[in-house]
Amino acid sequence: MTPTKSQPDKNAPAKPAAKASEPLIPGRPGAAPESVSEPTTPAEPLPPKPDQTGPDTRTPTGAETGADQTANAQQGAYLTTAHGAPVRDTDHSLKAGRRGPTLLQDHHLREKVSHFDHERIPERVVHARGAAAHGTFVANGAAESICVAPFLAKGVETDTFVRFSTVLGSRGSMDLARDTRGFATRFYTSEGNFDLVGNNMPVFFIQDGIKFPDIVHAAKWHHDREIPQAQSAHDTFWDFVSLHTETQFHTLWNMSDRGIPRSYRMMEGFGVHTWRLINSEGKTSLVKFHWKPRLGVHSVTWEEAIITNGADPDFHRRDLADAIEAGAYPQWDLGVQVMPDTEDQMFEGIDLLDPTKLVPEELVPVQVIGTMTLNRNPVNFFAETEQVAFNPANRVQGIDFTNDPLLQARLFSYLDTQITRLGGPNWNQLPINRAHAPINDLLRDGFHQDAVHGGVAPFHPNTLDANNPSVAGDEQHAVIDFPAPIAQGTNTREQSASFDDHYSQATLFYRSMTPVERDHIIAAYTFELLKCWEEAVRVRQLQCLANIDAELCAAVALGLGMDAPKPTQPPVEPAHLSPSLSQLGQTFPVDGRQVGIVVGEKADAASVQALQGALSAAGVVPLVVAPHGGKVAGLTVQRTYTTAASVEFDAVVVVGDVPPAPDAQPTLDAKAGADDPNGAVDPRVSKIVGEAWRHAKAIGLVDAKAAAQALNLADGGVAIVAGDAATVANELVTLLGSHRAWERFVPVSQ
Ligand code: HDD
Repeated sequence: MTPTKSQPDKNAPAKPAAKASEPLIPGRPGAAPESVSEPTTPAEPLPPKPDQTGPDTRTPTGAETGADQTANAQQGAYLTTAHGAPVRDTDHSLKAGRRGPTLLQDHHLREKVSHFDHERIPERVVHARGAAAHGTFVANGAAESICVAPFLAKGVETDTFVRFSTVLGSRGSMDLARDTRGFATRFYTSEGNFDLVGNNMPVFFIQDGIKFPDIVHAAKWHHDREIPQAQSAHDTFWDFVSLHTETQFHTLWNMSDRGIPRSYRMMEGFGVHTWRLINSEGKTSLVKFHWKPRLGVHSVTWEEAIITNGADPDFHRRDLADAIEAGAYPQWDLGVQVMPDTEDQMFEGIDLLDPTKLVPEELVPVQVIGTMTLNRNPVNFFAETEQVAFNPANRVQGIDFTNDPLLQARLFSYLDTQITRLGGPNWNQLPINRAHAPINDLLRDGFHQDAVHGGVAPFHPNTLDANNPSVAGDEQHAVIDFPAPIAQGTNTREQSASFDDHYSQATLFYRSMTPVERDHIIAAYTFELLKCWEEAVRVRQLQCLANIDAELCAAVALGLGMDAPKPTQPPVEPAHLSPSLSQLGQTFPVDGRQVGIVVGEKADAASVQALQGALSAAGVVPLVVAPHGGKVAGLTVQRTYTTAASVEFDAVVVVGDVPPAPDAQPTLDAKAGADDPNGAVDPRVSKIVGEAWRHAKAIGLVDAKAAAQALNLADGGVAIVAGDAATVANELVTLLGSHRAWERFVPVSQ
């Protein structure tokens, strides 16, 4: 409890330094102000924590001028004003008498309130909601033959900062919206920042950046009511994508399970565009970047996403931060698909400049060039996660752009948007954006200029400052503008005919899915289109589906109660499927997965402890769920039947009897979830177990015969394991490795 004046904190050390009634300067009597009541008894100020002394990543720029350029946010033990004067009272404004009006001269009041009034900045126009972490990238040297960038040389370690995001929702929206996820990585290389600003899907909606404002206006909320928030299930989105058929492939990714990831830690990342890499001999190759999560690629079910958005809208953000805090550092391998840099920049019929196309991994395998580990949570969300400003134009020696028209527009947009979002042109000086390399630019002045530049000649060339700073060459790792041949022709707003294929890869994707994944896609389209009120929009989108796959179109049409149209162009039968597009069929490490251990009042502590021990040893986080908080049978309770939600667990184990708790106040939801007419199981437990079953999660039963009987689990079934604690823990860990037991259900599509 916080000590108050009436409850002094006896353990608090003596109040330090000057008191209000003491002289300010020894030997000179200070005017004792009218006594004010202290709302709390301040404890002895502690020295600042190491992480309160400001980022240690800032490049000192003021050495020559002697100016102190440190960016420490918190210094000294005492509260001060923004200009450093110690403050005596921050809890009461200065008034003309105890009951009188507040005085305008109370600068501290005005400063405090005024600064607060301006604390918010505009959210990102897209990708407003995100979570981030610091990490390191270690190159394995495999890229040395194709890229001269020093950070890709074997063994070189580079600081990174990654921000994951949803695209459509506002800053306060929920994590489990059906949406594309941003996967933006900054490499603070010793030759400057390289930003790989990608997504968790390898293709994009549109082919030309000039259409970005259109797709975003259509996908975000309706402009009259600003609803719906963070979702694509509405008319304007489907109006746009059904009119612009180039969007159909990305939309299919959104409707697949990739649109609702289990965790940021379990997402792939893609650079989307084709980049040009240049090696030490000046030879070039075209590459696509991939991030492969060591924990595998996993998703939640749609029902789970909906429940999660209510139960824990911060699910992904919490998951990332908790895992890092617990030491379960997520890792990704960075890989490249390498294609020859040919004159037409086509590969096996795929236009490498078209960002709505991928190169199947079966055609060009992904070669791993290094590994990233995220191992540090941000200290301050605003300073780091909110103020980070990525820019695909940030590149280093050996990495160059291609003529992808989407990329070309991005090269303008990211720098431009920060001028509004971060309030001026000097956002590169913010600690999170500052390169970990010496900076000596000729940019000067502007709002929020933080540097005290020396010299008289911020221009080049000059003689007044001995031509400093001088320009760099290859030896100093200067960025290379590769002399790529320029296409002949006239100015035109047309695009290449090879951009006209809008469907073949969508068909490839759908056909490469397993039956259960196809079921999910059908359900997603059906749900979304049922949320469109304009029939013309639904009809047009069904037409697009007919061009992708007849079965998909027919199944969605059935759900909509509409007729399935004939294709306007028959789907192109893929020569080869691409199984790497599917998420299923592999097993992965289980680090940071959560298991709910549901116990009753008379729990067998030994069994629970054995489970906890075995699961923790495997890197899984066990959480005890009990009828009430505090302790049950000597066990510390982490969740109660009321606060636990099935969606936060990857598996659930019931240990012993879980009868209705005497204080149970079943909610309507709990009653609806109950399938136990004899009352052997608390309805809140039956809801948790019932949902786990519906969401294809593993279920364990330890000495839980009555519960198993009551919940219809006694005969076992797919991914239902019964036995002693050791057996159940063992089998659960194996089952968690494959994420879900989709075989529990018979898929509709084949
Ligand atoms: Fe973008 C943010 C990814 C196309 C304009 N974009 C943004 C972020 C990600 C992406 C991950 C969030 C960065 C962060 O966490 O701060 N964007 C992509 C990908 C694209 C793409 C993978 C296509 C391959 N974007 C794209 C186009 C344009 C933009 C074509 C404009 C022509 N994107 C922006 C932006 C944002 C942004 C408006 C908003 C906030 C910001 O930049 O810093 O400039």
